[in-house]
Amino acid sequence: MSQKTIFEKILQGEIPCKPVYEDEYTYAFNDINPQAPIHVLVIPKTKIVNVALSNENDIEQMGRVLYAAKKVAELTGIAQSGYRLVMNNGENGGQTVYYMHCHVLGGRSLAWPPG
Ligand code: IU
Repeated sequence: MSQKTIFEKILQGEIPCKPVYEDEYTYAFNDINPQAPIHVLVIPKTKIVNVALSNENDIEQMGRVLYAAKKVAELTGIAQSGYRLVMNNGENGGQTVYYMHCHVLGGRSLAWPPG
């Protein structure tokens, strides 16, 4: 079995973490190294490595992650001003933790394109 990622340890309570939002399918928490005034990660409670490695069984979970991101934006007060959702995939995408997560970034104007 492959090693647990840090996000699985968070989900399983091995690493203390205060959720920003949680429901039956998803868990959201502040990024340890925030890149914007609001920077929250939303993860599915059932493991998916990334979009590239997802399959049809993951469709509902992935939709739940996006909907939770919307909830996070509302709860953190950035829904009106706008925000960015990011999912890094694989090496060139800059993915460092191989457990699917959606970055919710906001609270300032964000540049485009990303570096
Ligand atoms: P990435 O898309 O895989 O690069 O994002 C991983 C994120 O997980 C990154 O923004 C880290 O700051 C964040 N993170 C965290 O919040 N807590 C941790 O213990 C670790 C990484 I390791």
